[in-house]
Amino acid sequence: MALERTFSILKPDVVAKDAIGAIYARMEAAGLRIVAAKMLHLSQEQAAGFYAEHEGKPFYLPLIEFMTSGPIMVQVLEAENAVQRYRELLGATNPAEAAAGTLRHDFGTGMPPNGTHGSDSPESAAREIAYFFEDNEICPR
Ligand code: RTP
Ligand code: MG
Repeated sequence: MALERTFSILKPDVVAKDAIGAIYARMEAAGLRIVAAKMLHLSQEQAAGFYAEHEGKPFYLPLIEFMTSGPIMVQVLEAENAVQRYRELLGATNPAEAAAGTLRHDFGTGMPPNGTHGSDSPESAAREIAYFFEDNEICPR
């Protein structure tokens, strides 16, 4: 099977508690290779653009407030079947429902502060990667 890419965010809650390295170790141990990464502090406009699909939902405003509350890390991960494999590593959206050993169970604390984001399909991954990265910022190997 061909290599696939997915897009990942370490949200403000996990960056604030210095869990970047611990989560990167989990990604690498799961065979998800980090081929691009950077730290950002999202503006309101950047967060609203990224989460446009959720505009109008009850959790939208708290989500934007949370995602702009501090720096985040954005990553491109590469592997065979990367989208599905990273979603499995993340666990359920709500940390209270996520299985033990998943990133959201182990690092998330609630909703919206569930620690991590991962693309939900290859199409979402392509859109989300292009939202944050230029082609020449991605380093496959
Ligand atoms: P993500 O996009 O962050 O990977 O999460 P997801 O696909 O599992 O969840 P999604 O439905 O796309 O929701 C995006 C983020 O919004 C917050 N949320 N809060 N209070 C709520 O009911 C609620 N629902 C969603 C979470 O931070 C979720 O990751
Ligand atoms: Mg989503």
